[in-house]
Amino acid sequence: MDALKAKYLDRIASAADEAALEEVRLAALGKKGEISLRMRGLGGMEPEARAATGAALNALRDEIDSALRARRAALGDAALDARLADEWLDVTLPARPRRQGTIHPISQVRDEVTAIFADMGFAVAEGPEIESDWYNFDALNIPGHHPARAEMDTFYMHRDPGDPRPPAVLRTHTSPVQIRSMETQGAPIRIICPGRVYRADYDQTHTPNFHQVEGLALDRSLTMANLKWVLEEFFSAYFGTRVKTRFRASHFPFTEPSAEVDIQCSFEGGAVHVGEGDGWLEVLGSGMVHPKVLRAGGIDPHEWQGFAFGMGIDRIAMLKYGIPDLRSFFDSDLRWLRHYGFAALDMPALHTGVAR
Ligand code: 2NM
Repeated sequence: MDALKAKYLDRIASAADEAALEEVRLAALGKKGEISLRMRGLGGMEPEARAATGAALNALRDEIDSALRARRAALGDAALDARLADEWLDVTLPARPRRQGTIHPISQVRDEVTAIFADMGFAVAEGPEIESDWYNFDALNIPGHHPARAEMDTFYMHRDPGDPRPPAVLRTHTSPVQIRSMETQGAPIRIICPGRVYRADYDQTHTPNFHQVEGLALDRSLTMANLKWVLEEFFSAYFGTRVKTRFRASHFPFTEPSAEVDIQCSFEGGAVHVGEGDGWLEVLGSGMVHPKVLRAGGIDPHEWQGFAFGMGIDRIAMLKYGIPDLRSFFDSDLRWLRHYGFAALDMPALHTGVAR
């Protein structure tokens, strides 16, 4: 018994891991283990010897069992200590850098323009990008035969063969939003309509999708003088410097009279500087809203009159931020976006168009 005890306690003490310990347990206490076999041998013994040997074997079995448990617990503790020493994590390390996205210059400029006009009492109006030909053309005094329809390079939506309705269009300007606003709000009204517009045209200076802001102000006695003040005020705030404007007589179907508007600039060393020099740059179309257009919007032209204007957001973004290529706006090139994009908190301010 003593030799058996010494042998197994020794093997338990030197078992290096749980698997070795399990081997020792099987060798001693398993079904075919040495202690188990001896216990089975008790049956053939004399009653007295059986009682003494049985008790001794039971005691030995219990002792080996508790030695196994103690060793198993010690091995578990040691394994945990080893993992704790090995697998550590410094939670005070700074986080891995994650690049933030940027605000696209078109979004930034749209927000700058909105802030400036909001300060002059203009609300933002929005409308659908897929329009009926009524809102996009007829209501704006551009009838079916009018050359402006052909000139607009319109994208037409599909109609099933035999469907008599004229096809819907991708809006070629945001003016239909202004017709819709006249219908729902009536006069007086002061709104700007920023948004995407579509024309089937693609070259150095044209993309099939671009962005416009149009403005509309109607009241009882508004004139071209109010238009000129609003626009000079706008350009001066937007470019952060006093900007002169030049009105040139022009023609649009939806305004009468109509004017194209240039802003003062210099062209020096290939760079355009707005608000200085004696050069002029065309940036905007405008005029007094045509009586027919007012009527199409459900407004009585004998009671109300006012001005409207339209300009390209992409165009004035290029001018202010020195972006040379219009098409780059639509490339989604990450390097370009990181270079020309704005931080999310670079909020437009009124005096310079952008906070510094
Ligand atoms: C321009 C030029 C001139 C314009 C007219 C209207 C409406 F719907 F009120 F009649 N909205 N925008 C307009 C006038 C747009 O863009 C070059």
